[in-house]
Formats: sequence, C-alpha cells, structure tokens
Amino acid sequence: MEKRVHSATPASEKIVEWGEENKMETCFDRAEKMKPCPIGREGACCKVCHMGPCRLVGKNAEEEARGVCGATLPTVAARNMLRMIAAGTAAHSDHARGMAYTLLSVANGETKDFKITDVRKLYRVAGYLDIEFEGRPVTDVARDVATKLIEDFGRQGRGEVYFAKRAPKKTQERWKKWGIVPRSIDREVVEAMHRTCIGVDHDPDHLLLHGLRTALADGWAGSMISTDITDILFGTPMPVKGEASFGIFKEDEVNLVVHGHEPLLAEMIVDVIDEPDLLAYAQSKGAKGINLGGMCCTANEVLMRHGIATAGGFTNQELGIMTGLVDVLTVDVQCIMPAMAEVAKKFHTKVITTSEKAKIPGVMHLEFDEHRAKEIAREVVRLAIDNYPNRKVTGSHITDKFPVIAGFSQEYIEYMQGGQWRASFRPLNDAIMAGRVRGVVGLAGCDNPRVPSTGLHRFLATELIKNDVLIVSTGCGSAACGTAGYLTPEMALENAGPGLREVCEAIGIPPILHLGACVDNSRILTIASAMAAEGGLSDEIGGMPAVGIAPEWMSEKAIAIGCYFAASGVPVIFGGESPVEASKEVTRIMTDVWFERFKGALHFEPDPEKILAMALDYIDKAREALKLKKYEPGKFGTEKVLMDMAARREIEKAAKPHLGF
Ligand code: SF4
Ligand code: MSK
Repeated sequence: MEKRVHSATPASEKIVEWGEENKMETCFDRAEKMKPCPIGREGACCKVCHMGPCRLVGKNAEEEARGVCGATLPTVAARNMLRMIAAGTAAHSDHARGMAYTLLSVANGETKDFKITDVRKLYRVAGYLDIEFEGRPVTDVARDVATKLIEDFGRQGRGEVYFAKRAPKKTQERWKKWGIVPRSIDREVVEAMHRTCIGVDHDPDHLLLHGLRTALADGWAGSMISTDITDILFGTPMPVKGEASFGIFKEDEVNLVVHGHEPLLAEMIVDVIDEPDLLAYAQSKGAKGINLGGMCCTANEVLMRHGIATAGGFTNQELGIMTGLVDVLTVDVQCIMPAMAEVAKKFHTKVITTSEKAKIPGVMHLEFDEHRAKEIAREVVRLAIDNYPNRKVTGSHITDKFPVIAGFSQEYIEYMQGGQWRASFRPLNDAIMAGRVRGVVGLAGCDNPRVPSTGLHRFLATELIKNDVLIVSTGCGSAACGTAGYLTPEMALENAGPGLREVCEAIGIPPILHLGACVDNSRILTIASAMAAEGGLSDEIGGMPAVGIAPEWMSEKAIAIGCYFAASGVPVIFGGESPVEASKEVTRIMTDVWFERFKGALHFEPDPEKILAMALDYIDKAREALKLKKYEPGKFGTEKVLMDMAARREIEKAAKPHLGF
C-alpha cells in the first residue's frame, strides 16, 4: 500500500511521522478516521428546525425532495451557504470591533499601553470618512475615526457601510442595482440568521444575494476596518525579513508562541519581550534568551510589522507542540484546534486561552484586558520562563527554517512603484498591459489536513509564477509559501516566468507578496480598486485579469472572503468539493448568474491542475476583453521603464532628505 503523505511540507511530515511512532494523534490522523458525512458535505442536510434534520437526497432530489416543511434542495443548500457566510463575517467583524474599541480607548486616554503609531494612516482613513484632520489633535481625529467606524457595526435604518465608497464607482453601481450594498455589519449577519430560520426566505437567488451583501459587510467593512485600525495602532507594514518553519524554535531559549488572529496581546508581548528584567529572569532559569514565534494569523500580524518568525499555518499547530520546545502557547480566537490541549498534556507546554470569548476545557485562562495590556503580556512571558526548566519529554526537533520577506501593504506597493512623491500603480498596470505580467492571483485561505496540507498552495504558487502571474497572498496561504521558502526575491530568479522575473528584479520584490492575515484580504480589495483608478485596465474591479484561489479552504471565514471577492468582481476558485454540490441551481447561481451580474463567481474544483487552467483561462479572457496584448511568454509590448530602488532613492533624496513612506 502506498504511504500516505499528510503534509507537503517536509518538516511537518517528519513531525507527523514521529507522532505516529510515539502514538500521538493529530488532525491528519483524525481526518483519515473521520470521513465527512456525504449528505452534509454537499449541502443537502437541513437542521434549522426540530422537525428535521431533513436529508434532501434521492435520484431527482433537486426537483422532488422536500423537507417536512416543504423546503426544496436549492432552498436548503442556499440557506446552508448563507449561514456559512454569516458565521465567517461575524468572526472577522467581531475581531474588527475589538480593534475599533481599542482605538477609541486610546483616543480617550483610557489605555496607556497602546498608542497611535501611524498618524499618516490615521489621516488617510480620516480622509475616507470625510473627517477633518488638518491642525487637529491626533487623539481627536482618532476618536472621530473610531466613533464613525463603530457606527458601521450597528447602524439601523437607512445608510451604508462607509468604506463601500472606496470601491470603484462602477462596482458600487452593480451593488446598488442588485440591492447588496451592506447597511451595517451586525444587521446583515442578523438578517442572514433571520432569513435562514424555519419558514422565512425560500428563494435561493434571494438568499444568496443576501449572502453577497453579508459578505460585502465583511470585506468592505469588518475586515477593512480591522486592517486599517491595526495599521493605525501598530504601523502600516513595509517589507521586513523573518523566518518560517519549526526551526524557529530555539533549544536554549524560552520559546513563547502566539496563535490565533487578534494582534493586541501579541503586540504587547513584542513590546515587553526585550525588557532587561525579563531577560535576567529567563537567564536565572538557565535560558539564554526569550524567543517569540507565531502561528496562523496572529503570527502573520506580528511577522508583517516586526519580522517575528512563524512556525506556519493552521495544520502546524499541534505539530509545533510536538517539537517539545514550546514553553507557552497563547491562543486568542479563530482556527484554534481544541486538540492542542490533549497534545500539550504529553509535553510540558502550557496552552493559555486569552480571549473572553474563547475557552478550552482543562486549559489555563488568562484573560487579556486592554487596560492592563503590558502587565498581562509580562505575566505571559514570565509563565513561559517558569515553564522552561520543565522541558523533559524530547519531541521531534526540526531544524528546517526559511527566510521570508513579508510586509506588503497597499501603501508600500504604491510606494515601491514610484516612491513617496509619485506613488502609484502605473508600473504594475503597464506591465500587465504589456503582457510582462499576465495577471494577478490572490492565493489565500487555509491549509487542510484532508489533502497533503500546503501541497496545493505550493503547486499553484510555483505554476502561477512560472506563467508570469504575480501572486498576492494572505493567511495560511502565506504561511504555506513561507514554510516552503517561496517568500524571497530569489524565488523569482529561480522560478518565475521571464516577464514577472524582470518586474520583480527591477523593483526588488518577491513574486509572491505577503499581504498579511485573513482580515488583510481587504488589502487586495483596495489594491484592485487602486489599479482600476490608475487606468488602462478595467475601470471596475470586475473584468481585471485577476483571480482569487483558496485551494485548501476549510473555514467559514474563507467562504465569506470568497463571496466578497465574487461580489466585488473577482472570479474565485476554491479547492475541494463544493459545500452546495447537491444543488445544480445553487451552483449555477454562484457561477453563471453572479458572473453575469458582478463579473465575479465562486467555483469549487478539487483538481489542482484544473484550478490552474481555470485561473489562467479567466486571466486570458479578461485580457482579451480588455483588448490587452495577447500574453506570450517572453514577448512583451512596450511599456514605461520601471524604476529600480536605487534610482527611486536618488529622486527622493533630492526631494526630501529623510524618507518615510
Ligand atoms: Fe426540515 Fe424544513 Fe425543518 Fe429544514 S426547516 S429541518 S427542511 S422541516
Ligand atoms: S488562520 S481562516 S486557517 S487562512 Fe487566518 Fe488560516 Fe484559514 Fe484560519
């Protein structure tokens, strides 16, 4: 029998095998044992009332099957889809709410440990909100920004989320025409739950349109609010070096790992970790130092801004503990496997839940409180130090690690294409028009133990850049690329097609740009809007030679993201089986109907070769519709010469001696 490959990342595979030899179960083993329920998997099970659960199966289920209440299969599948979107939107947006209230506390002087780090970004966001900022105290501007953005969560009556107007006019017109401009985040989520309750909305198209409205509330409000406020509080990312994989853990230092999604505690730990008192305390316990690392999206947040190393994405969480080197692992919210509590029992690792919203039975809870932020951060560091001498059980020590360049924000991408005084998207648009860059793919979403995890990300990343497609990545997609060593400029030299390679060399960037955590998919929306505004491509997001791919998705958050991209005009391809496969009608609406209305679509395709072919086909068809030069590898049209970094610095030095961006 052929040996099963669990993970395409060799370091992860080694730990899984070590775990199997040592009788330690991981998500990979459970994925093998726990086959998905075939009825639920394809969206044919309804359990929204206690006359059910009803299974809408059979030969002509689409036309004939009925639940006890008479609901049809398309109704049930569409309701299931809408509930997934609502849950995903709620998750991103509740995280955003925490960020908005933190900004308000900072503005009101209620929390001393946080500050406004990026005033320029604050002013930029104030500008989007029509808030006057010239000559006003920064805290007053911050208060107005926070207060206005908090309105976006619970607005009643008429009105729209503020950032919807950051989309190109034409994109907004499509939303208006189909009635899907979100009014407020909580309202769309509540209405989604209302409409899917027994006996309310039964029209699949109508349900799915509300799904798009709810998803837009995630992308253009919740997630965008989170990204912007995180930039204001902790700095807008710019390229930074880091490292990825399990080799980031140090044998002779205290290893503290932050995992989850919210950056508040993690940022405080970054702030205190070098304090001499803590270092001396660590040394008193025999450690040479204190080493901070991350996992999943909390890792992405601190990697993007401080170069803190990452142990990888979702499927690496239990494996991190199995190195035997993690002294404390803090978890906040989202994508946290409760199974870590079990694995941790076999080692000395202390898992600590830190959010008031999330506890795990048997796991220590130390609640984060923004009013005592640094104090709590120091307590966490001390707990890790105290636990260092308890390392007894030898785990699977892995030394693999790869350099990573992360930290690409919209602001930095503009800057890198023209400098502070001529920031623009012109060079990228020109390179696409000339066929040097064939198109852009957002490669995002989770890694998944049901396939050799990270394998689909690796395959698509290498094939796409070979085909001159620039990749922007987020979330565990970035972690998958980082732990494979793909997030470096050298990757372009070795693997990119000739056109993309030239562009990457001229600007000095990797062919895969790490844009941040899952919530930072909102950066892709604003980048696409900026490209539309720049001219020469599509004048809306729809119709761009751009595609979204989430090849190993597993979370409802990924579904919400896929839907906000589709509604914004981006064709999206998810890997794996479709969660609404049972209904042809629902599938048709999410592909053909959405494409006709919004120029975006949501496909599910398990075959990675087909995902690649579909993505390239979408890109080439968009190029053709825009009457751009036909893409031919190695043959480019004329375009303006890209300025390299040295030339740009010269211009800027002449304009202003000190340079921020
Ligand atoms: Fe069955 Fe209808 Fe109840 Fe769903 S709402 S469980 S289809 S009776
Ligand atoms: S962590 S949602 S596994 S990307 Fe943002 Fe990763 Fe998916 Fe969670």
